[in-house]
Amino acid sequence: MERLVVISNRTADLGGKTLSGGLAVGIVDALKSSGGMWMGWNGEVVEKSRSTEAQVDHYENVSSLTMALTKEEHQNYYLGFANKVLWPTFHYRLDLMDYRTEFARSYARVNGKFADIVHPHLKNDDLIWVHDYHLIPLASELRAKGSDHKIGFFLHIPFPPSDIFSAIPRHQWLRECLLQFDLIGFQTQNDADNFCRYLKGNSDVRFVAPEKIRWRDRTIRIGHFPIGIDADEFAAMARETDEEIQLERKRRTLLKRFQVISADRLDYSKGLPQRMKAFRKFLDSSPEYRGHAEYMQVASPSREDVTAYADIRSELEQLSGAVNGKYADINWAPIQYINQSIPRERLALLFRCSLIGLITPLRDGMNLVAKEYIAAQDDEDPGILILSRFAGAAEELGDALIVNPYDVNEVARAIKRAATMPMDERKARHRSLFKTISTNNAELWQRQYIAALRAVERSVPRTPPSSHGKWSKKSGFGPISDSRQ
Ligand code: GDG
Repeated sequence: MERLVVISNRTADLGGKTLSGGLAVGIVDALKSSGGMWMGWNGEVVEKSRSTEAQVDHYENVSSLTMALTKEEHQNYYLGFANKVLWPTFHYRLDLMDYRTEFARSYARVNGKFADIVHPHLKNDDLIWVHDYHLIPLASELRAKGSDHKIGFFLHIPFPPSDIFSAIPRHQWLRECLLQFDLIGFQTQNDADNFCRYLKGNSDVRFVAPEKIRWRDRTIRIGHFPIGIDADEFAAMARETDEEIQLERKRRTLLKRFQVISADRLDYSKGLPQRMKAFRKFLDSSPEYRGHAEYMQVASPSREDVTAYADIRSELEQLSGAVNGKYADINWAPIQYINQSIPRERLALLFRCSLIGLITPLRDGMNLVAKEYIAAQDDEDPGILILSRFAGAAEELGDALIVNPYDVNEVARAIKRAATMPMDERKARHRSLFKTISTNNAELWQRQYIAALRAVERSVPRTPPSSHGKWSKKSGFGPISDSRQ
């Protein structure tokens, strides 16, 4: 069996006792079953001189290959091109895009550095699986070194409609980089369709099947592979704390109270201010719930060096303060806003004892929190998921209460509907949702992706794409092959 090589911006701590998150668990399972290597940034930011030192660590049949970024790389590649250009535009926020040539150059150079570091460690038959928007040019950089490996790409975040993607300066270069992969995987059918429509209107690729294209001498497969969680593990973690939950339930029953919960990285794509406004609307329009409904927002800090993130933080502080100021009394506050990360076990407990999971991103590749909330429920007394139609998860989780996160009235009505939902309906919805998340779990996701990658034709050796290497280390952007923009 071919060895698996996973390359992502960050790697998980393979040496740590527990891995957090379905993504890390899914990938580590895949690595263990075929043996393999995980390569990425170790999270350190250093002076230039140490920037190409890479460290190899072995854990049974899996190894990790990690390196640091320099200050310049962190600033321009990571915070710059990845998080001020690609993240906002891929989340449909052209208004927040801050494109600068030095960001793009650094992005290309860092992808070249990833290729320089990983290439000497590759074996002839390795399957290479590249993750996410930080590493779009990586296949191109590896091809330029003569790699004819099967190389797959998986995008964890949405792929925007054609007009938005084509507004990124040098989108043509990004497109040509993507076309150096053999398999391009998205979270949802909608993302894959957006990409195909973009290609049809902006390139000379030939579609030989709905999700199979020919470009130059290459065949490329496009597909969607919705990421899942380890539902059984999360459910077990939530059950472990049952005693504490029973106590909490009793307290709430006595006080006739229920909790609405949300947990997100503090990110403008997650729709936190709109959600707080919807909860305020719910209290405005349903006075009978004042004193009874409590909304807890866990917002773990994220990318604080980017201005847009600091802005949203202060907006939330103001909003939660205003709602509490208006409605709180001596023994009840409507909003508990927690601006820090809390342990995963605690999160599972909070999900289990909350009647409503309010997950309303403005745009999300998938949203694992929605799946974790379902996994954590007690099937004898399950809570209700209110889910944004713009989360990738909505494609699979139609039995949630699906809402438009921009419509505060609609979200407020959904909160009221959930608060009054009969137990039979709660149970029926939960049964169906749990079945979906436990079937389409993290293991299925990685198995299906890897099977699709195995099935692609191995790339024929060819001249490296013109957009690579020399330019990425020195000057600028490679030529674009067709005249269409
Ligand atoms: C990207 C895409 C896609 C959250 N707060 C705490 C905490 N979390 C954990 C959750 C969950 C994870 O972080 C967040 O995952 P999401 O999927 O919701 O969102 P992103 O981080 O934006 O992830 C997304 C994902 O990639 C996978 O492909 O679904 O669309 O944007 O696991 O539980 N964990 C702990 N404390 C917290 O306070 N311990």
